Amino acid sequence: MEEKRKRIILIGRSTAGKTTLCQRINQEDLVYHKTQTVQVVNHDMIDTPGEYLERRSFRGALMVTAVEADVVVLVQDATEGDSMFPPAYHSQFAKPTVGVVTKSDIATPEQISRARKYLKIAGAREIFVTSSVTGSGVDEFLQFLGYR
Ligand SMILES: Nc1nc2c(ncn2[C@@H]2O[C@H](COP(=O)(O)OP(=O)(O)OP(=O)(O)O)[C@@H](O)[C@H]2O)c(=O)[nH]1
Ligand SMILES: [Mg+2]
Repeated sequence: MEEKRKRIILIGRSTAGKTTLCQRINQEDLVYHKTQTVQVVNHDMIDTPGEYLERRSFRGALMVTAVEADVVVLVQDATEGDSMFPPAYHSQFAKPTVGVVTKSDIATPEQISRARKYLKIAGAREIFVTSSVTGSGVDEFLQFLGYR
């Protein structure tokens, strides 16, 4: 029996790389466009605007939107010096929560381990280190989700 593809919601600050990761997963050209509203991509990926995390008043909307997902994916840019995710952020969702570190192609090993640490503190139970530019780490993530 084929395993069901998990429906994911991508959460992370603006420019974290959520939309680019969706494009990579769908083998599309990587084209930058700012996400303005919640977008359902290919039926099973919910791409959110960074503002939903950044602005306190939008966080409720994020919780409601996450109800539609099987897995919460916290997206952390390795090159960012800090994180928007509060400690134990996963507890807001009552869903399996994993982390994706993005932009590993332009990050130092120290930046990558710092990003992993942020995601771990936020409650990610598994962490995938990826680059949407090179594709590094993306297959492992897709296997975990049952997409491959
Ligand atoms: N080098 C590199 N750049 C990346 C990678 N992923 C994303 N980017 C770049 O980061 C910028 C922002 O990426 P987006 O995917 O649009 O970010 P987002 O999280 O969707 O941002 P919002 O829609 O504003 O919430 C773009 O210029 C991307 O090309 C990556 O893996 N490596
Ligand atoms: Mg986007």
